[in-house]
Amino acid sequence: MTNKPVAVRPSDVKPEFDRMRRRGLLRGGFSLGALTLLTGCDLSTHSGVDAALEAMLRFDDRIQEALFSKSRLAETYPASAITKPFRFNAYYPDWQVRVVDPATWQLGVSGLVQQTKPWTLANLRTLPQQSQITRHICIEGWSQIGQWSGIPLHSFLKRIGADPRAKYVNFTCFDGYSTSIDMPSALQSQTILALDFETKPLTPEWGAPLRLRIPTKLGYKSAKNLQSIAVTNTYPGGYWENQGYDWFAGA
Ligand SMILES: Nc1nc2c(c(=O)[nH]1)N[C@H]1C(S)=C(S)[C@@H](COP(=O)(O)O)O[C@H]1N2
Ligand SMILES: [Mo]
Repeated sequence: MTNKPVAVRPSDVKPEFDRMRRRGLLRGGFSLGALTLLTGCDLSTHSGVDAALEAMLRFDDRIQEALFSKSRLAETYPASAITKPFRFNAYYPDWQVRVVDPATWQLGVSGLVQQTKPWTLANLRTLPQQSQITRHICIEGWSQIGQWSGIPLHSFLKRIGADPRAKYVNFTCFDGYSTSIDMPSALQSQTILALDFETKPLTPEWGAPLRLRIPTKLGYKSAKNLQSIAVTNTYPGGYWENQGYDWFAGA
């Protein structure tokens, strides 16, 4: 590929322009000049335009892969890296942690799902579990490595017949907290409904009896003390999101 800026005859590039427009590349105001600069390709010939387009399409795919792919994994760590002591955080101090009776607690499910029957802790324990040692990153500027085990959210959503084309999964907590995530992040393999913290059942301050653990997002998405889950196409917001925190919150 060469890099000399040459005048482009519109008749030469028309079909390529149509392809680009179809791919949505021109919607954001992409110009030929910008394309030349980005790809370093000679746009005065068909082969040059093809090379530029190919470069752009790869660029497009790579960005999507990096930003939106379900398969983008958060880093995992050895047990020796686990942070001790582990830091508590919530929108209230730890002496105000809400406690429920695990024997009577139930997880509600609603929205675009086939099965809305609430789940007891005993029922949740019968589902296949998965363990992770990952980094929890708080927007306040600290992070810590912890170990959580529980049910992969994708398998739970499948189990309740959730519509995977729905936009959002919303989490409501019995301490008044809430948050929501996009469906691709909900289906990512490391997003789990955690029951255990460091191989023991969660205690109230760490989110008992059930919390979300999503290592590809900032800490405020990992909702503790869950009460219910809803699958919806209506933007649900969240406790911090409604006060201006970024909704997507990738970490
Ligand atoms: N129910 C509930 N979940 C919550 C919060 C909260 O206030 N209530 N705070 C969030 C924030 S901002 C952080 S950093 C983490 C802290 O989790 P930890 O106490 O396990 O470190 O919980 C998240 N989940
Ligand atoms: Mo946080």
